[in-house]
Amino acid sequence: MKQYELILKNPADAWDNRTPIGNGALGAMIEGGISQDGIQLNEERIWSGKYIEPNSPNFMDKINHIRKLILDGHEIEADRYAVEELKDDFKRIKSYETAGELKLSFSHRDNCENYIRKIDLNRGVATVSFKVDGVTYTREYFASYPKNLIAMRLTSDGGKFDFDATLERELLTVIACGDTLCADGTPQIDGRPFNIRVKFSAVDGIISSINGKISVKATNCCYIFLTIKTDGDAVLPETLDYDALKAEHIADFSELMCRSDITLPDSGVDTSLPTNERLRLMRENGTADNKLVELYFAFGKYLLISSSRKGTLPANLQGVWCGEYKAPWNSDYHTNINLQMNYWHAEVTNISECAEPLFDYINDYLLENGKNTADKFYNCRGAVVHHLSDIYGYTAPADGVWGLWPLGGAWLCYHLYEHYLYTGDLDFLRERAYPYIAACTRFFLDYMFEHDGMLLSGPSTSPENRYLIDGQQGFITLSPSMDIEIIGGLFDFYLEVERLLDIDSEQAEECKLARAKMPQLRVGKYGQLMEWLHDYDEAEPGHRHISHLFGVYPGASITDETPELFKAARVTLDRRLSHGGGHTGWSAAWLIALFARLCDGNSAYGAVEKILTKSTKDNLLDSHPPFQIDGNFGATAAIAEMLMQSHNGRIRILPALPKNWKDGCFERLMARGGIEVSATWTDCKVVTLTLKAKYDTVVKIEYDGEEKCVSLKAGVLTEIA
Ligand code: FUC
Repeated sequence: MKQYELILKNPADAWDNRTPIGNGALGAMIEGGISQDGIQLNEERIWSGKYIEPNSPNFMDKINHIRKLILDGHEIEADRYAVEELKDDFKRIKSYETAGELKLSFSHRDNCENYIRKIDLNRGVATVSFKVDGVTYTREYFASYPKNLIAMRLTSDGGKFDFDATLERELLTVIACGDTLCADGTPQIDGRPFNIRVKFSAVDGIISSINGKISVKATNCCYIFLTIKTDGDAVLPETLDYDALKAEHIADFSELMCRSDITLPDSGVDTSLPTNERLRLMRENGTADNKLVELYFAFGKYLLISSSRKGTLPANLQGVWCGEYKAPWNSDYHTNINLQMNYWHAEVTNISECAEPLFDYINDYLLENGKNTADKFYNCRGAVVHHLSDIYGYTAPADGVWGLWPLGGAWLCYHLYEHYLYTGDLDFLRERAYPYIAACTRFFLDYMFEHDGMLLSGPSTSPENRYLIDGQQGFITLSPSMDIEIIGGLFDFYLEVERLLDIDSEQAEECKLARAKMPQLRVGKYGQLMEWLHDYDEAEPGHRHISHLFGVYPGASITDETPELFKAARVTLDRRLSHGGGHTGWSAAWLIALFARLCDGNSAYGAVEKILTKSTKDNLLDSHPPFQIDGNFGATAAIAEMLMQSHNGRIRILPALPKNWKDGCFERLMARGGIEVSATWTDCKVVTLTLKAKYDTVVKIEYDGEEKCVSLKAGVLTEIA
């Protein structure tokens, strides 16, 4: 197994510089302190809040009024009206919260030598080790998905040590009994009560409990096992054999981690240097470090495997990690790019099952609630989601006018359809994708309205930019380009899904007619792709969202087969950048993917450097700022996109290779069509290329400027070059 080590030479100086471990449902952020260690804990369902019933009786009247104002040429007035008249319709959701902190206080001194804090990414094991007074202390931590627990081993290679352990949090009652800490807590407002159980087991030494605290004396090897449960008692397995748990965990974790890999040319930077030192060299000296890009790619997979596993909730804005009671943006599910970006790499890096939580969440929470909102807010059939959601499945407009954006659900449909494209799983398509895709399509068929022979959507926005009219700014508009791209694409694949499944020919017929009446994308006065239906200037020309480039990536409606739009997309991207775009982590990640789709490897690489030098913390977590995980996930997908693309029925090898990635290889990246693709290249030319399909298929493949059509037999490794 290849070794990817994230190495730091100091304890974390801030929460978001700690070491993250997780099993999808449980998370921990390890401080790695010397005489005091803090292990901040999370359980994915510890949220304040509750389900908010959608209820807004006159909403559609107000929507119709806004539509009329806009059609009569009073866009700014419509925006003002929306701000004033809809303010009570925009609710606010509550936050995801910390489960508290396990604090360990050791008897040894705080001054140490040889400090090292590491994550072995492919095995999913974190360690902290250091030497005090000639004794080496080592702590090892992992989060087991098979057993739903977090395990730690504290050892010394010499003398015995003592430590005390406590659990700390607001609204938490802790009891220490025998060798166990047991705590009951509640979120700040509403939400689910939860229970934490932490068990200590020392190979030698004495464990005692007093005043809500566990004391371990004279040990040189102690194990800690913990788990957390909402709505019930947290239960640890009867038998807790650390080595067996660790072996089981490594087998589970590394199987996913090793599904895919990339190898880039060595830039000569010493890979044993601390990761933050390598980042510093890149930031301050402009030192290229391709092995750091490999590590970062592996870390993207590590984070998804640690925060999104079958049976858990999807990864939120901070994955599963949150150190606060009121997190930035509530650490919620933002659906105007962030939740989707969290899953951009799941299919292509060959860990498709890590996206299962997203599909469950859509079906279990967003489908029925979204139908309710569509009905209560818009008098429409079908399902809708606006710009954010929470674990209670919020689907109505939230926060303010920028939240009047009913496209979140339609965008999520792409993930359902793409899962089918990547797996060929028709049962999935029928049972878990179709109901939501059909419901979102239904919503737009009812919701869109005809004007001058065109079918328009809105009031909506181009997330989250404002346009300018006579020096005045507004969000609200009709059929911004992103609406056209998302709805148009949804209609296209909905029709394809109906062709495959033949479930509702009437709705399919209606959709076909509607599709033909949708507005076209247009090129504006700067040669750019217009962001809105009219060629308005942007209030923020360098805005972090580049919503109208949805069709370039993650969509694929703007390609070299639509040359005029493709060229305009490039102008748009350059324009955004020349005004300072890409300044948040996720925005920089998106830039990489967009340049990759525009087949500009050097600019894509520039954006890789940008995210690493400007939006990445010492521990490689993405920084919006503050920490937001989407940039890690988006960049991982985008790096894969530089090496292999598979949209619109064609696999392209090395479509956006930068000049400093002349030689290298990628292994088992997954292409649409259910095809594992591996390639090596030298001097930018493909040397070996193998494909392995999940089912018998014929595929078009393009490399070194040539296109071939290849037949593949299910499960058979086929050498193309
Ligand atoms: C979107 C972005 C912000 C932030 C938030 C969580 O609204 O515009 O930059 O990432 O989501």
